[in-house]
Amino acid sequence: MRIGTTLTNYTINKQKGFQGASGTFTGLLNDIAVACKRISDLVNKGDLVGVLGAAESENVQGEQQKKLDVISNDLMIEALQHNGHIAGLASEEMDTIYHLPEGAQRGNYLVLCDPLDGSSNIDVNVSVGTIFSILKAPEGVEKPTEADFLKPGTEQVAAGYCLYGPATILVLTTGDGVSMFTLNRDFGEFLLTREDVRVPEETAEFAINMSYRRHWDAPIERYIAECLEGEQGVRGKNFNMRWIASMVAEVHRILTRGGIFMYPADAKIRASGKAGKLRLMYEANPMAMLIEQAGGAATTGRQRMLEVEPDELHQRVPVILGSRSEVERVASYHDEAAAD
Ligand code: P6P
Repeated sequence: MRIGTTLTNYTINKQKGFQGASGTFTGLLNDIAVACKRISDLVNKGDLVGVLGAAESENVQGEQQKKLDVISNDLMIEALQHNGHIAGLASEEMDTIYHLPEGAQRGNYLVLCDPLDGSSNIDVNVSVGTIFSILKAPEGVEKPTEADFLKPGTEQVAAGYCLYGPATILVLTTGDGVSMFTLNRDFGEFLLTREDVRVPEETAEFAINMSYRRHWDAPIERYIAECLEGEQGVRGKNFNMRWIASMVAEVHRILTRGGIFMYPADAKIRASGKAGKLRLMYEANPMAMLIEQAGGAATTGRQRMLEVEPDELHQRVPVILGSRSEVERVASYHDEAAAD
């Protein structure tokens, strides 16, 4: 029986289309897949192997780390640092960029990641995921600087996530569409299960944390109020709401059946001196690349996400992404409010 297309065969076949490809990129994706398989195994075992609960530490964001946050970060480092495919690594869980050990072979790529996004869900057995973004490294640099990582999302050569849900699914774009690979645990391979994924242009499903409603800016309040009016209101149709509090799961739902995900800036966030909750470099940008590659849209409300010029590694942004017509509507409400 044919086992189907493995992630490795898929990337080797893709690589044939790239003149002078060295195989480093295929090797890098394999390293990321190994890390994701190891994280998936621990997520699935949970209390059986004592990995749930809080770590004794905080991350650079001042947030309490979960044990699996720290373990997942270590597994990403372990999978990436020895094989000569990257020149450096950045992570939500590390204050500064990670330099490879002295003497380790450097590669052509930089990786930015959120090793375990949504980890507040891990103790209640709700889906979590790993998010990754891949940039080209500057030629011949032993120790890349933070500035080498601070590129707009348009410069990503690839982006993806691995969702640890009922199935473990790795979702990837290398710039010509979105493909999905489901982990076959019988023999530990990610097998191609969907290609040319498209976000439905229209949707009747929104995702936002309603508990922050009293803090919202007018454009967000207007958009959600219209959705809540249902078919009696200006939208002329009823909407459904979802909020999983795990961005990877929300984005996967949107890639699968459409929808709009919003984590906007609001008065409470601004009062804390931040521009948003979610991070640009290793959450918003990789997800924006995936969504755009699948025909959707991603914006801060005022700017195309992938064109935001980064200022610092852990900077935060407002995030509105999903079905193109809905995202464009929300962006137009921001434009109208700015013109008032
Ligand atoms: P809230 C998880 O912590 C995360 O970064 C995203 O995955 C998720 O969409 C969001 O925060 C949930 O935030 O404020 O609803 O807990």
